[in-house]
Amino acid sequence: MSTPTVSSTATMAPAEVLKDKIRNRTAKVGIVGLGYVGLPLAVEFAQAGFDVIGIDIAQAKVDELNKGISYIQDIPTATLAPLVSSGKLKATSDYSIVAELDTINVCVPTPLGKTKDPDMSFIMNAAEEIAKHFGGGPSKLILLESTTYPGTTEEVLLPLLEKSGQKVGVDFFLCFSPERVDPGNPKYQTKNIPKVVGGITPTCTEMGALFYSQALDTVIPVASSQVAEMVKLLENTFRMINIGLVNELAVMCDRMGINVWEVIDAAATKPFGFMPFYPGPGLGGHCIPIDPYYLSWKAKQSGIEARFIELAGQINGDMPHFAVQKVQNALNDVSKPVKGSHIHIVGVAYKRNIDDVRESPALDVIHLLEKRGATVTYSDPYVPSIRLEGHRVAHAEDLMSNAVKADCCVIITDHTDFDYDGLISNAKLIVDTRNALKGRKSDKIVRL
Ligand code: SAJ
Repeated sequence: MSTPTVSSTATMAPAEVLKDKIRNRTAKVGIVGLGYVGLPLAVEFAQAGFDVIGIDIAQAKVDELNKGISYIQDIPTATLAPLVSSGKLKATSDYSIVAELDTINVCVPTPLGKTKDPDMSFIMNAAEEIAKHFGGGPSKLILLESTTYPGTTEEVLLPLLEKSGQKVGVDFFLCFSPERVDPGNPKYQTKNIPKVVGGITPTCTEMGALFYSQALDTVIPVASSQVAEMVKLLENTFRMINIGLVNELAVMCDRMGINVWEVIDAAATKPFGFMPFYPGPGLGGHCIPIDPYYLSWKAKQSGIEARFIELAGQINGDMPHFAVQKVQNALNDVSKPVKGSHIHIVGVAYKRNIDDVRESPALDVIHLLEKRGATVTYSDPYVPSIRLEGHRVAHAEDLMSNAVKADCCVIITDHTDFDYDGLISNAKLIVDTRNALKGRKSDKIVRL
């Protein structure tokens, strides 16, 4: 009679057990935060064959996902629905599911507080909820993806998770991996964007790299969670500062009567050592205007003033005022005051071809124009409504009918599907803050 064999996992180290589950894709994957980062990530791992459970405090998101309906522009419902109906992907608002999970990605917002200090409340809430259900179940791999200051993973998450008495790198594994999402980018989506990952210990980094390599094309392991946290901040601070540079150049060129757009396009012909950025009415989105302040806050804790970030922040923050000044001067040149004029805003999303208005400079421009007594309306095919200081800004589906009526049209977001030739034919005056009318000639056009 054969001697009963003890199940092999009973004698394997937790790390080996978890690695096996990841390799054979039986690991139960949890994604906390089902927004523009978490939902695409959940879809990738479900498509790779894992059972994925999304956890979100917004019951509306949970309900939509469980109906197979996508609320994220970059994830078509046609992609999401089969994953939900096959049972590979589901969502809940109940954190107790954590006890059954093998891996957990944390993709929650990291906004700024009123004084531009990091608002860690979403990370803290998620970490505390995970820690509540952390002990007892299978060994877990936790991966923080929310953009944050260097040290968060080790200084904030690790102590919370070690309260369970488990030891990092032995009983559980903890990494940071920056989310890299470019909303609306048709070429780069979650699967083909290289994924940086750094752990608290080398075993953690190895576990994180193994995990991501099951579903994503390229994984870049780095030495620590701090390195991974800093990578993200460098990427986005790089953008914020270079946008600040060209915004300042735009103000200089305006004063000198030089077309800044021609300057940048010509500089961009340099085949090395240059990367074009473009001026605009301000800096929008939930990342670029915000993430660099996580770095400057942490630098300040270390006694260092992040002067580039502060200066770029001021310059970018002044651009809505600069855009409104251009409108005021353009109306003045046709003997019309801003006060009492009808100004129609063309595009309000924070960047082209997306539906997100968070931190959009359009909101600042509208506020400033209304403060000067203008009547402001807008058209944006991606944004059916906006509220500003408690009132709705009138949305005109039909851009042309408002272009004809308005004293001035202001292009704030250069969506590709606007009829720019029709706008030039119908509008009395156009202030173009995005060079959307590049190459088109008309006395009606005033460029930033
Ligand atoms: N902007 C300019 N001039 C430029 C580029 C952008 O004024 O030359 C403005 C945009 O209009 C927008 C803001 O800056 O209002 C942010 O633009 P963005 O292109 O950085 O777009 P985001 O914030 O949606 O996405 C960025 C990612 N973008 C790119 O890599 C192109 C990337 O920086 C991050 O991966 C992502 O944020 C994130 O999640 O952090």
